Amino acid sequence: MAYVYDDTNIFARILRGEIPNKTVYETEHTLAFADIAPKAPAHVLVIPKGPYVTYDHFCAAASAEEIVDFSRAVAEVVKLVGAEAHSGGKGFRAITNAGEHGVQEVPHFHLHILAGRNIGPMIL
Ligand code: DGP
Repeated sequence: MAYVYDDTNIFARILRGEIPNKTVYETEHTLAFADIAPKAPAHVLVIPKGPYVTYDHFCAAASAEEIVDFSRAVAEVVKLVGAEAHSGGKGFRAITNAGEHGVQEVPHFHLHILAGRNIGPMIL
């Protein structure tokens, strides 16, 4: 079944400028902003500007340009929060939740970047 994007979700409203956000980084196709309830000293959400519900939806339906733009934005965010594990930073965790079993709260694809403390083992 095709994904149905609900444009009333909170991130769609952020993208339309209806709700303020703390922008960390922005490009033509991607926005990165601080999570409202941070779980680490740095907790940034990276989202595509296009109407994608989940990560797999994004990977399947977005253009190559959007996917590259998103990926490069993730790299920039990791650099901005000082978490580049290969060049002095102490690393980060990237998480995306999808659908009911992934316990996704906001139905607009987003990647959580968590850094600034030891995030601990992956919690299942
Ligand atoms: P998830 O469970 O993966 O769908 O996570 C949704 C995240 O979105 C959660 O960590 C809290 C964050 N969030 C929810 N509403 C807002 C908001 O209005 N502004 C910001 N910046 N973050 C929000």
